[in-house]
Amino acid sequence: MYRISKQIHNKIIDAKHILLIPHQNPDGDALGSLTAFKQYLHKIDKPHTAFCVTDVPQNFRDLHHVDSISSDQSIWQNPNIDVVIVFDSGDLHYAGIDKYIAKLPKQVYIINIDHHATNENYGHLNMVITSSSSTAETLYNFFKHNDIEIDNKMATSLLAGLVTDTDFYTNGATSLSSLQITSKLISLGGDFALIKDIIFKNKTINVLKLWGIVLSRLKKHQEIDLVYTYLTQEDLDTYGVSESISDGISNFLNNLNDGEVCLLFKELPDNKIKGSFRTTKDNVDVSAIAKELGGGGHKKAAGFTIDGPLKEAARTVFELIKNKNLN
Ligand SMILES: [Mn+2]
Repeated sequence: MYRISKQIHNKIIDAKHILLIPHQNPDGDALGSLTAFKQYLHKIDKPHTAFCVTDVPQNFRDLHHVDSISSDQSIWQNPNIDVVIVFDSGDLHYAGIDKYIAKLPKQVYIINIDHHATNENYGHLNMVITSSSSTAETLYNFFKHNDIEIDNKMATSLLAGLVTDTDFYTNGATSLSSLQITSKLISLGGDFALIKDIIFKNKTINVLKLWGIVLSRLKKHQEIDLVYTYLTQEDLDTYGVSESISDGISNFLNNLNDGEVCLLFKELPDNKIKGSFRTTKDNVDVSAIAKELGGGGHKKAAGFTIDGPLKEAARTVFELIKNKNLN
């Protein structure tokens, strides 16, 4: 990783204008990594902008630099853009920028910083460290390798990534290094209390009511030992909450001591169905199933998007698992 860190650093020093990209519907790791990097570019006076194809979840607005992430497509018309850095995204489609890249009049240099095992290494430089708990952990090591000082803002941002992807140090991504880096970041001035408020203490009454509805629908598919539930667009409308709350529900399902795998189906506005797998079982690799369904992720947390309606999608997934076995 040391060599690739140096190569990326050289490229950044030479760049004219850098465009920073989180994956669509960004989580704390994508946003934390991007904003830590943005703070670094800001300090070295490197021209840059940040673009997200979807809106950024409201609760992250308190994290510095999040407000400057634009979803204005005209950003791509800046002729100075010569380097694009993508954070926490296994492929360009998931990042939501494949079409933009294809349409550019000249080629740009793509840097891919990630930790997903299913990453397609789509960049000219790929810093994909699958043993990292988070993209933020990968980035922490990048800063170290290049003797870049991590200030308190960068530390706070990186904490957002570690906290999100370890689900507050409770899931399988929690490791010696993730805990050591967390303690370093706090000693560098990282604001752990702020991150806790942004990521954990952010639920409204309506969000919890919706959780209640989704949890009350839990069912177990005995034959494949899978626990599942679903969330519809109508649910979101009824309670007036955004679809980003489903991440919290998926992670909460990890507390379940029943079944090999849990799966949350979520209806998307375009009649597609998004599925999110979670497992805590050592012998189960949900990223392999997600990959077969055209998605990706990690061994213990992965997702996919397929055609609806819900019943049809569920049947497709259950059949696939039946024929494949989970482990
Ligand atoms: Mn991540």
